[in-house]
Amino acid sequence: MITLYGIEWSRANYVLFALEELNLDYQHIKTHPFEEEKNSSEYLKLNPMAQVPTLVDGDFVLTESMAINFYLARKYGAKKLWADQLEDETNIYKRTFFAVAQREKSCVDIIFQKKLVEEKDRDYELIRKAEKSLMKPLSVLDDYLAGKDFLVANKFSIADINMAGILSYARNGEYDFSPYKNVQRYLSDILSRPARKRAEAG
Ligand SMILES: N[C@@H](CCC(=O)N[C@@H](CS)C(=O)NCC(=O)O)C(=O)O
Repeated sequence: MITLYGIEWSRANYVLFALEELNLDYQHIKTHPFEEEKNSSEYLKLNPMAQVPTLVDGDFVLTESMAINFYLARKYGAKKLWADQLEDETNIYKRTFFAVAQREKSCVDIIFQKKLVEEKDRDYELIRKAEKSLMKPLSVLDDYLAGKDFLVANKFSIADINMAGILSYARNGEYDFSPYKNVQRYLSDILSRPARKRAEAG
C-alpha cells in the first residue's frame, strides 16, 4: 500500500501528478505544512524535517519530493516515465536538478508572497528579485524547448512532471511567461494533462 502525506498545493503536487500518471492506488493524507499535525511524534518518525511530502510504500519511507518521483518512475513507470538509455536517464537528472537548483526557490517565493502573505506584509522586493532571477534560466529553457514537446528524448517523462510542477508555482503566482513562448506552450501542455488536473483537485 502506498501512502502520500502532503496537501495538494504543497510540493506533494509533483508526487500526486506522478501517482496519477501511473494510475497507482494510493492513500492521500493531506498533511498541512504550516499546521501542528506535521510536528506530531508519529509524523516526525517518517519525516524528521517536519516537512511534506513523505511517501510510504510498504516498509519503505521516503522524503524529498524529487527523490520520491525518481523512485515512483523507476519502480512503477519504467516504460512510461523513465528512460531506456543512460544518456536519457542522466538528462532526467539534469533537467530535474536544474529546475530545483535554478528555479524552485524563486518560484516558491513568488507564490508564497503573492498567495499566502497578506498584502500589507508582502515583500515586493523579494518578489522583484525572484522574478528577475528567473529570466536567464527561463530564456535558456525557452531556447531548448524550441520545436520540442518534452524535456528528454522527445517523450513525456518524470522530468516533465518535476519541471512543470516547479514552474507551476510561478504560473499560479501570475508570473509573466509571455516572453518565453516555448516555455509557455510547454507548461500549458504539461499542466493540462488529465493526471495533473486530478492531482490539483487532491
Ligand atoms: N526539499 C524538500 C522540501 C520540502 C518542503 O520544504 N516542504 C514544505 C511545503 S511545500 C514544508 O513542508 N514546509 C514546512 C516547513 O518547512 O516547516 C522536498 O522537495 O520535499
